[in-house]
Order: sequence, then C-alpha cells, then structure tokens
Amino acid sequence: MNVFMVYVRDENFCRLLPKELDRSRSDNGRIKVMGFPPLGIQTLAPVLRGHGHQVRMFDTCHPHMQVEHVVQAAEEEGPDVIALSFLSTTTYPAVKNLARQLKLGEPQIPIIVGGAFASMNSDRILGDCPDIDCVGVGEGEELLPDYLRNLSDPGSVDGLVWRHAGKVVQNVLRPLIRDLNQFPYPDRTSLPIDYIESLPLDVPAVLSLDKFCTMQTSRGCPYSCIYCDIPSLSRGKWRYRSPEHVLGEMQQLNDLGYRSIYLTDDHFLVNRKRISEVCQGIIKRRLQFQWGCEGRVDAVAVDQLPLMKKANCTYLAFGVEAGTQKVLDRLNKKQTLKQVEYAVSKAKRHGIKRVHGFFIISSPGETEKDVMASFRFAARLKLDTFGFNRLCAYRGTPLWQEYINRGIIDDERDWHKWFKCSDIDPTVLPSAAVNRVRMKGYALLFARRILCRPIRTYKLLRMFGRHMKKFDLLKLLWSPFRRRTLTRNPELPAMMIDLELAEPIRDIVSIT
Ligand code: B12
Ligand code: SF4
Repeated sequence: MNVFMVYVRDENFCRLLPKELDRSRSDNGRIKVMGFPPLGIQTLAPVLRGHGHQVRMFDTCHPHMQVEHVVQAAEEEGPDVIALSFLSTTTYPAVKNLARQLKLGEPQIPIIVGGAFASMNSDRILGDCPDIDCVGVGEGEELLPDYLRNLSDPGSVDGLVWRHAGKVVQNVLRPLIRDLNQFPYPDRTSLPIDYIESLPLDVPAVLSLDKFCTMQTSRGCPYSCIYCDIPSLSRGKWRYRSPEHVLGEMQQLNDLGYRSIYLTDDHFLVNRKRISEVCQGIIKRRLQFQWGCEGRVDAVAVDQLPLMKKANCTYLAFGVEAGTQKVLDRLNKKQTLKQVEYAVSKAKRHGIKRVHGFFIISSPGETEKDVMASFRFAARLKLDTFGFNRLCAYRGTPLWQEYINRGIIDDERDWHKWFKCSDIDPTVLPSAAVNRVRMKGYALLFARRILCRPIRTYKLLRMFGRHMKKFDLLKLLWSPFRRRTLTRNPELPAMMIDLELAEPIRDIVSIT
C-alpha cells in the first residue's frame, strides 16, 4: 500500500536558516530548517516499510510552503492512505484545514490522524471534523500496520476511533507496546531537509551548525504534575529501550555524521543502571557527537552526572518550575528546592556545559512575591540558561480536570482550546501583572548574573554569538523586556464568552 505521511507543525516552531548563517561548503540541494525533526513520522515510516508498504514523508516546515503544495504532492503521489501526524492542540486548526483541502482534491482517500493531541481527543475530533476519517490512539508502530491490513474492517483494529453509519465508534484501547526494541531505527535520510539545532524563539537563535537530530530512548513518566499530559498519554508508565538498542541507533547516527543529538525522552534520568550502560557504551565506542536530555532533579541518576559528562552530554534541562515550595506543591511537582539546588550544582560541578532550568510563572495561588522568589532562586542557582513560561492548561492534564470541576472550563465546548491560566483562573495573577513582574524579575536576574558570574555570562553570549548576528543577539537579550502586544485575542472558555467576560472575576479572590 502507498502511504502519504505528513507531519503538520506550528509555523512559529521552525524557520529557514537565513542565508548569512549558512556556512556549508556545498549546496547539496537540501533545505536547512531551524527546528526539531518530525520524529513521529520518521519513526513510523520504516516500520510501515518493514510491512511491505511504500511511504512518502512530508514535513510542513518550509515557511514558504502553502497547503496547496501539500495537496499537490499528495495528488502526484496518488496514495491509498493519508496519515497526518501532529503534536499539540495549537496545531489542530492547521490539521483541520489541511484535511479539508486534501479531501477536496481526493475525497476517496482515507485520512487517519495521530499524535499526542489526537490521542487525547479522538472522539471529539471525529465529531468535529468530517474530513478526518479516523484517529489512531497512542503509539502507531503496531496500530498503523494493523489499520492498513484491515482497511475494510476498521472495527477489528484496536486503538482506532472511526465512523460507522454516521456514529463515532471507539474500538478498545491498544495496550502499550512492551518491547520497544523490536522496531527499526527512525528514517532520518528520506526527507530532503537538514534540521539545524536552534532555540524555538522569534529570532534565529542557532545553537550549532553540527549535523543535528532527535532521538527517543524511553517513553513516559511516572509522576503527575498538574499541567502535564505525559502521565495520561503514557498511562503513568515509564518504558525504555535497552542500552544495546539505544547504542545501536547512536552508532548509526554517529556513522551518518550526526554530531549533536537531543533526546526527547520525557524523563531520561529515571534508571541509573541504564544511563550508566548507555554512557559506558558511548565512551567505549568513541562516539563523536554531543548530546542533551531532560529529567527531574530528584532522579536517582543524578549521581551518574560525571559519567554523562564523560560521554559528552553537554546539555541537561531540569524542570525547576518555581522558587517556592508552596507553588511546587500546588503544581504537584513532588520535588523540593533543596533537590533543585543539589542537582543543578552537581551538574555544573561535574562539568555539564549548559544546564537549563524550565520555570513556570502564573500558577494558581502564586503571588507577585512568589514570582520574584522564583527569579531570585534562578539567580542563586548555577544555571546557564533559563526559560520562564506562563502556565497553560491543556486537555488531558489534571489542571484541565480541576478547571472543569471548578466550573471554569466546559469540556464539551472547550476541548479543542488551550488556555493561559492567567486569562481564565481568578486565583492566577492577571496578565498585566505577570508581564510587569516578569520584566522586573528578568532585570534582577540579568543584573545578578553579570555582577556575580561575568565570565560565564560572557562565555554563554559568545556561544550564542558564534552563529547569530549581533543585532539578533541584542534582540534576544532585549526580548524579556519587550512590551508584549497581543498578536491574538486570548482563547477564552465558552462560559466566559457566554457571560461576555474578557477577564475572570477576581473580586472575591485576592492574590497579591
Ligand atoms: C520534542 C517536543 C517538542 C518539540 C517539537 C518537536 C517537533 N517534532 O517539532 C518542541 C520543543 C519544538 C515542542 C513544542 C511544543 N510542544 Co511539545 N513536545 C515534545 C515532546 C517532548 C516529544 C515529542 C516527540 O519527539 N516524541 C517522539 C515521537 C516518536 O512520538 P510522537 O510524535 O508522539 O509519535 C508517536 C505517536 O504519537 C504515534 N503517532 C504519531 N503520529 C501519528 C500519526 C498517525 C496516523 C498514527 C496512527 C499515530 C501517530 O506514533 C508515534 C510512535 O509511537 C512531547 C512529549 C511527548 N512525549 O509526546 C511534547 C508535547 C507533544 N508538546 C506539547 C506542547 C504543549 C508543545 C507546545 C504547544 C509548547 C508551547 N507552549 O509552545 C509547542 C507546540 C509545537 C508544535 N505543535 O509545533 C504537549 C502537547 C499537549 C497538548 N495536548 O497539546 C506535549 C505532549 C508535552 C506535555 N508535557 O504535555 N515540543
Ligand atoms: S512535567 Fe515532567 S515530571 Fe512532571 S509529569 Fe510531566 S514529564 Fe513527568
């Protein structure tokens, strides 16, 4: 069977590498895109080929690419099935639009969609979008071949949600795949695109021009932070590939010339023995690439940091989230400030080049004082980089459920939206206050860094400056202080729209 597989993404998470940053010697005809590769379709394509199917992959990352081009490519290809893959709520409108255009061209070709958001909202999507024929819930490695084998008998495909006689039918859920070692390695060569390691920002923040790709060595996370979808996607389980299987893929990437690899595992640091074996393997095989990963500060594997450094781990990101125990507890983070300090200082002491801290601001019950405490905490930690993002609510998270229970979200009408908590929750600081206090916090943080750690700050800026124009670097540094103009009206829950409320009613609740 012939499958046309498209990864649909948000425009703001990729862009073409500007000509002046392109220092490659030869023009090999490949497009250079600053962004993450589409690991979902890269993972599924070789699995389908192994079942005898033909697959053409398509990534909508070219900023000049219009929906018409994807439709045209699909028409040229004449596939038996179109599979659309996308990650988040934010991409759903683009997926709907693409499905509509594809159906206008070739109405008889079935369209199946999958990915994190689709898995969580399968029945709603089918109720909402007549152009999508079915949704594959969860992992696609077994589901997709099963679906292609049973195109005329969709009722027999576990994990499939489809339509029958105008009704949405939810087949039984597929069990999680137990043996993740059984599949071929992802296909990173068929797409005519080189992905450039960069930060998803509104300036071209290139981190390196080394050949770059992503890789997944484990799936899921056993924790349950209130803002995170992973526990429901992975049903609270953490599953992993064996060190040998991981090292086999790493060897392949090394031999293909990849010199920078980012592990997209939800929590890489879970198992001490596995990390040790992977790192020993990297060292023994003399693999050349540098790599980065994310994990929790309380992981037992924090004691593997010296070995990770030896194995060329140059980037480690921790979910720090907040500088007060009160907010950490509200987020159900199940970690302490002490653990954060310990993990960050240990990572730096053992020579991890870039340690990043993810912070969340505007959590329920968080005051301006608490936000400033987070910035002060960040200034005290030996972090190299940090990001302070506003808390958002996505369907499938405990926070979303809490908002349903509190009468803020109407699941029937709001399922396809995502919300900044400050726009909808009266116990969260209003947006104007968040922006004001964030600017103040950044000023404090930058001043402290320059005064207390001038050499490290200089080195960091030099690293960014290696591949960035001076103007862009200044713009990047200035961006936290930029007065934010709203590019879109905030998404609001149906109940606030009914009541014509632009802001949640905060009278009763005081949070300053
Ligand atoms: C890496 C990553 C990113 C990267 C982007 C990666 C890329 N390719 O462009 C960056 C950092 C840019 C990013 C950005 C964002 N992300 Co993100 N991201 C992830 C992360 C950690 C891993 C994704 C990954 O590589 N998975 C590995 C591959 C192999 O898995 P997969 O793509 O899911 O594919 C499997 C299945 O889904 C299925 N499948 C996939 N496609 C299809 C198609 C069909 C037809 C079928 C049947 C099956 C199927 O089979 C595959 C193999 O089993 C996930 C967490 C997660 N575990 O999913 C969050 C996650 C997807 N991101 C999330 C969010 C919210 C975002 C942002 C909106 C964040 C923000 N506020 O800006 C943006 C939006 C990006 C966008 N839509 O373009 C949320 C989504 C929640 C939601 N309900 O929407 C997640 C789940 C994280 C979380 N903690 O909740 N992200
Ligand atoms: S935020 Fe991190 S630790 Fe918390 S549930 Fe999600 S993946 Fe696990």
